[in-house]
Amino acid sequence: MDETANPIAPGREKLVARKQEWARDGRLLTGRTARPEEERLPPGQRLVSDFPVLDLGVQPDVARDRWRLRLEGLVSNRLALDWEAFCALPQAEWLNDIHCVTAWSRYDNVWRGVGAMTLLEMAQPRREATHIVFHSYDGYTTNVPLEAFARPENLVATHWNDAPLERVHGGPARIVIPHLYFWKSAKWVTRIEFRAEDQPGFWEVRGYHNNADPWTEERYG
Ligand SMILES: Nc1nc2c(c(=O)[nH]1)N[C@H]1C(S)=C(S)[C@@H](COP(=O)(O)O)O[C@H]1N2
Ligand SMILES: [Mo]
Repeated sequence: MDETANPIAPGREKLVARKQEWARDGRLLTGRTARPEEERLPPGQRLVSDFPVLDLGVQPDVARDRWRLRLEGLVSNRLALDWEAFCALPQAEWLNDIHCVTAWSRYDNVWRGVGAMTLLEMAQPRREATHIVFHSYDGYTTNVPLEAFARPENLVATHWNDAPLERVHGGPARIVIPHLYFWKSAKWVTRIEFRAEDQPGFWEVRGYHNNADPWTEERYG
């Protein structure tokens, strides 16, 4: 399994097509906005207590000794961290809520891993770097502006609720960007690419919003 793989498992094309239809039809939109200081649940979301698994049916099994995290592109120091080097970095832990564009939200997730700011300090993005694309072992991609990643609560997470992150949720390691819809939080991440222009990812080219702010319901673009 590598990042050039097709992330859509055989038989899942229909599911992808249905989500694209939802995007075209503007399904789930309430037209309401809310403020995180005033409400805990963003507009149109419902609270769940389980932890749904969402992906395109390809769940790569990445052995720790083969795993790498690369930070590449417009950075002064390219990084290619193996598991040992990654785990030796300062650890961060954050508690937050997650919001999926398919309308479920889950409160109080404890994430542990390496903070985005730690990785950015090591890689030193160049001045021209304005955007990031995350590349995953299943072939999935998603994009954010650099400033959306450069926030203290963002992580490359290896643990969820005090246990190693399960493979179905993106283990060995996934991105966590809690202030955006969860499709921006790439599971099985292997490469963080720094760019001078934006480049829409898997769902962004299929009708999802480029920004993904749950509080203003940026579900579809
Ligand atoms: N590599 C990869 N990351 C991914 C996805 C995917 O298909 N592949 N799906 C995204 C979507 S749409 C959501 S809602 C969350 C789901 O994460 P979970 O399965 O841990 O709930 O992962 C996101 N990250
Ligand atoms: Mo999602």
